[in-house]
Amino acid sequence: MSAVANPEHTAGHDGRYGGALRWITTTNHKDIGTLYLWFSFIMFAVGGIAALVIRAELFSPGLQIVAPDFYNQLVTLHGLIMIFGAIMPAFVGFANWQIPMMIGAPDMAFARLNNWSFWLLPFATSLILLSMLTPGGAPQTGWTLYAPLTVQMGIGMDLTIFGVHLLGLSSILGSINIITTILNMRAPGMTPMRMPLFCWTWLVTAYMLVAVMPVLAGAVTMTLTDRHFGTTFFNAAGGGDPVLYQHIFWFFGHPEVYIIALPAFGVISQVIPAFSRKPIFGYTAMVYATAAIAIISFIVWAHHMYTVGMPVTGQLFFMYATMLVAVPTGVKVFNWVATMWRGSLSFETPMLFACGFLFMFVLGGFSGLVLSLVPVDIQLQDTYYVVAHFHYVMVAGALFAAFAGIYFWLPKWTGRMYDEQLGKIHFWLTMIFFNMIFFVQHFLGLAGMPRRIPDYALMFETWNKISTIGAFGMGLAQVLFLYIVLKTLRRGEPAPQRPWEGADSLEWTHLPTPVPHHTFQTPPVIE
Ligand code: HEM
Ligand SMILES: [Cu+2]
Repeated sequence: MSAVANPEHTAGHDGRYGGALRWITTTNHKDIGTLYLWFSFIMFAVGGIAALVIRAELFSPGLQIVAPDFYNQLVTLHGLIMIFGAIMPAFVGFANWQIPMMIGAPDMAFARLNNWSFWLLPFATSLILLSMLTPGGAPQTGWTLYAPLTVQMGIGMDLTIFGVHLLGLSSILGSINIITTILNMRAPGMTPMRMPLFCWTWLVTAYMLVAVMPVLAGAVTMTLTDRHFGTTFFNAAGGGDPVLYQHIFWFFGHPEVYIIALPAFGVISQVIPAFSRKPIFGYTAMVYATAAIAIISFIVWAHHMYTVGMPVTGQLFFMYATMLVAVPTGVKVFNWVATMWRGSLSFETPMLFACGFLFMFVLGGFSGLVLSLVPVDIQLQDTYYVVAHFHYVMVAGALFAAFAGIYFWLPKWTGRMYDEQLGKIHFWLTMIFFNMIFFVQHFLGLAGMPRRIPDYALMFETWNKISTIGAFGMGLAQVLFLYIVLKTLRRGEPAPQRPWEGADSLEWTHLPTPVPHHTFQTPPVIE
């Protein structure tokens, strides 16, 4: 069977199967990237609907749109789905599309494993969502799945545990694939220090995933045996300790934050130079900063646990270690700004999202520094200040970077241009409504409103109303995003090979649009 002989096949897929079977059986990195991205979009919608119900309930005190038990389930599901179903798969989708193109490879190293890594995901998230239908419903524990609450939950907890196992498996297999591809399949001359920064951030991220996903699997497995097999890892009555769970969880959980943030940094490091028409400032420093962030992220986990009663020396260690992360992160922000400095800037949609990222992510970083201070955190822990902080990092950080990357590479991926006018409108709506939702939550937190509650005191009403209206606006803005993508697919102008004149990685300089089926049939030679 010759895929090459038929030009139609080189443009699309290998033509062995059409329709649904193509997507189920595909081993092509571009198809799998597309699957990850659409899956991620669907999960954003699911997690987003959960968020809207939560925000509707919080519109004013005394409302009873959903029962408090169900409210707690929604908070758990929103967190789990957004982290594991939406934002992580989005960046794995980017990795699948971009890494082979950027290093000059024909595909990922383990093509069949790649298919399996993706197809685990729908089963994993289904298990978690189906827990809603069990007696007792989904876990009411929050996404952190803390003991001893987890031991008291119904059978939905077990479905969630198995779902988390599958998610971890998917991440580990995907990471092994990414590491092997980057280490072994670079084109001649593509030395490590010539790789685009996006590949560097994913290489480091993949190592982190291999390191911490088994830790999360261990934590939930211990929960499972505590629930059913008579162990007492987290039960003080049997000599165990619930705080042990928190240590294990956050040993996974904090690096997880950078597992989400580093690929976002990678995307931004491609977009900013392209629209500044200058090479990235301080490439080498960026590589080392990425590695430094990853290493430090393993020694800060107990900043999530200042209030469990740890010794002052412990608090001080984790406080200073946390503040240390700001140094390599500051290096990155400095280099992005220096790249823009005296560049020939233009502000198409990808660049707008990159600039939005830069401003908002720095704000999230600053509120993080505020929270790193032990005495402040003791006041603010479990308040809406924390909710504001991590949404600045996850939404204005990671999600904005994902939007920047989608608009940036959409011409390459689809062979068509998106509607620039509509893209800009999408950016501004998202930016305005995002801040409307989350900026005011800093005030709520400072005034003492606790998180994970379905009702609150009257004094918090005004800011909550504003936040809820913002949430519905943000949701509507994403309907516009869906429209923009569909319009691009159906009616977009044909895209040139290199629509952004400042973009200089291999996918723009060495590959036609649309990209051939086997990306690089013969490896390019990089001088
Ligand atoms: C922009 C739309 C979003 C809105 C309106 C929204 C809203 C909310 C609300 C109301 C909560 C409950 C806070 C609490 O009671 O503690 C929450 C929690 C959370 N959100 Fe979001 N969120 C959004 C997007 C995201 C995204 C994109 C992510 C991750 C990538 C995310 C991750 C989380 C996590 C991890 C929690 C904590 C859940 C828990 O307490 O266990 N959110 N969000
Ligand atoms: Cu942390």
